Amino acid sequence: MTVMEPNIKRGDAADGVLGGRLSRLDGPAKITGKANYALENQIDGVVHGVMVQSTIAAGTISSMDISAAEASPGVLLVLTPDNIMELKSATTWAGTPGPEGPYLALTNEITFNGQHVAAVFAETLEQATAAAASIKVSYVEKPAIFGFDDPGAGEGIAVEQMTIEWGNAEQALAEAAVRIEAEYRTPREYNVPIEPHGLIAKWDGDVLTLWEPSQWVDGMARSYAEWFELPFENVRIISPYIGGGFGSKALSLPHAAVAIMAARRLGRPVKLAVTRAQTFTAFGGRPATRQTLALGATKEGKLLSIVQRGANETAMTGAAVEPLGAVTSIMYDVPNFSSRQNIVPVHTVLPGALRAPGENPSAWGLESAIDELAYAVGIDPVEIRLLNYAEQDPHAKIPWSTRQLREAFAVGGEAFGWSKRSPKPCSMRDGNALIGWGVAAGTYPVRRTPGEALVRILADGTAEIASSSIDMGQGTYTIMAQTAAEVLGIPVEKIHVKLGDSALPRAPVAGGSQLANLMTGAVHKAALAARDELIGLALNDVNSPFRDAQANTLTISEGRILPPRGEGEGVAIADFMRQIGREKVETLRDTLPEDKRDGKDRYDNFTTMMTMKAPTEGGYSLHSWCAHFVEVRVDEDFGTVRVSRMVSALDSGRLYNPKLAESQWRGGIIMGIGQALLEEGIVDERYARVINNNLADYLVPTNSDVPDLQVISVGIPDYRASVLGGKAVGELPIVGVAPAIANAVFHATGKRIRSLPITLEKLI
Ligand code: MCN
Ligand code: MOS
Repeated sequence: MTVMEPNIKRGDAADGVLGGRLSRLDGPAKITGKANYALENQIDGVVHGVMVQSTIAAGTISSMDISAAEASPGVLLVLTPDNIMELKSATTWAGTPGPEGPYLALTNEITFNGQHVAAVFAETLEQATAAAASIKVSYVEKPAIFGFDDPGAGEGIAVEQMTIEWGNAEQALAEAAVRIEAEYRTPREYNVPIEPHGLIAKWDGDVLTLWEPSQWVDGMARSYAEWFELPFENVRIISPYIGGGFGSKALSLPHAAVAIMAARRLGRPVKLAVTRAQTFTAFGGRPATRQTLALGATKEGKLLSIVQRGANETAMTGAAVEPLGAVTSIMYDVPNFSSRQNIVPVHTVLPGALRAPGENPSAWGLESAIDELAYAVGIDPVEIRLLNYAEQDPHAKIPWSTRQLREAFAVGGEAFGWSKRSPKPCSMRDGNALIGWGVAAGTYPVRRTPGEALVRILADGTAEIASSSIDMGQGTYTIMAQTAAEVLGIPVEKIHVKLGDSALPRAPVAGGSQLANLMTGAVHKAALAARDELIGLALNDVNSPFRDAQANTLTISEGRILPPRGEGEGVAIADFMRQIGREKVETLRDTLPEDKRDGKDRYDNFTTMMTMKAPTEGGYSLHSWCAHFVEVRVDEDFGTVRVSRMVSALDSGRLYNPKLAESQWRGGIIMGIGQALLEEGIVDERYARVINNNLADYLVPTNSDVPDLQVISVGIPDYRASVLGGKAVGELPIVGVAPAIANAVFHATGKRIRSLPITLEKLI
């Protein structure tokens, strides 16, 4: 295979082109409050909706008294399982048909505590809230399974697709000179975006407009269109700004179905947001996981076998899989391997995606276990990782496209000062603080789905870029503008990027850390076509000032069309457009394969994950990599853990904007600190209810929990991974943080904590 290197500037790029450290273009609007988030839109005549949720986890609603609610001031409508619309079941995100029968957004069957059971719509939010509180629900209750530790939960159901095996892992384990085996756990974790989920729904005849934060406007528009049996074009989702999603805003949810049906029934726009407490049950976060890992090795620490048996919780109503073998199966060179996984149905909301689903808990287990092995054989934790370094993908048995993990250990270790570490646990202290240094690696695959972008060069010399992809803070606006500026030769401040609207050209989900690679690729393609068209006009248009120049090509730079060898000043694009009498030059390009460009294939591509390529497709295994080095200070008396220093070296290939990539990395690392030390959905076993359903009790890191985080890029351009050489950024950094912290805690205290989060009662 030959890899085409596109024409890209190298070295220290100027701010306005790819590779430059341009600040976020959406920053000023957000800081000054000009950015309108979905629910801030002022829509005339809006009705306010409030959801009511179940207070039991399992059983049936026997009756619901809504008379007081209906008689309350301002109340316009109360929806219950007995009077809701039956919707048509929608295609799944994977592109498979939805379940048989209609889709019911509210049902009398209760399968988790906090399930929506009714909705109240009134003239004001206060009226709706008060009326909702007056609804009395009676249930016939059944015993609930609170979680996978419930004696009634059983072992669950094997997920065949998760079985990964080579060699003879059990036998090699039995014969290994050194064996370690332990169970590692993660609790239920939640996305808790600052902006809760909600929407404004407005019907104009058969046209439905939704202001709703979304990581995937096209995919969600498809679900709504199918639910309400509308043509796809009749649904418009507007989502230019999103207050955090972290995986939770990619799919259409029941509360939205209820709001849309109320808007239809009332003939008025409806606004509905879930409360903070309801964000813990209106959608699911990361399911609780447990895994046993057995590592067999030589006494020198060379791995001979890995046996992994994992499970995650799922809902009674559906199968959510958190792939626990994702990192385990590719991180180390091991001749014998076996990973299997079950899902255990319990009475919970269906779990969803939370930053690096799979990779995150997978690395938690493996990167803790390899640390345990390092101590068991008495070698340095970095050493053991290098000793077992996988020179190619051990599962797919194909080469890596690029893998700068060795560099990550070297560069990160050097910056951290790893060589000064004293190997023994409990051997470093500062007064009352036990000091520990830990390391762990992480990885995230490069996912690939085609994208589409529109480029429009306007008569005033500015350009517009449009796509239905979204920016929830990652930097999509900024890197798309940088891509266009570089190709078009138009200064970045003259480029206007429009995103987050399903009326714009199609885009795939902003999930799986793929959007940056896909959309810079699509913009690059469309912008090249626009530039060629503009140059073509300059060479050939009868009114072009370049017509007599006898050049066979021209360049564009700083917004001016220039003759080839710097002869003369050229002509500003705006002046040129006036001279030739053009309003605009417009190009729309997609990166779909030729045979999938039209009709249903094209529609399915953007509204399901139909054409997403596996990271191993094409003969190379494509992944981002990282190594985290952590220092913790553990209070000897109280067992409190502080992360006092952290250095991470990351390989995401070429960075389109290092400032933004570093910010993504820091954000992910901060989430990892939260996962390691704070985050845990606490289930009241009596009621199978998550009781810390608020931001005072479900703790996420604040500034004082986070030290200065040093992040270092060790990536090199990878043109097999993407057209412009980048790999995944967004989810990579959270992977490996929790085990690096746990490993540091072990080094500080001699205590191995295998169940997250690492709270003080586990250490004293
Ligand atoms: N980037 C870069 N060079 C690359 C790749 C990316 O400079 N080679 C930078 C760009 O600024 C780009 C950003 O990193 O906008 C993220 O790119 P990418 O890794 O492609 O991730 P996506 O754009 O697909 O974003 C989704 C990803 C996911 S899946 C979750 S979950 C997540 C995340 O991004 N949720 C976030 N980061 C988040 N950041 C914020 N602020 N809020 C969320 O909800
Ligand atoms: Mo990210 S969890 O793939 O939206």
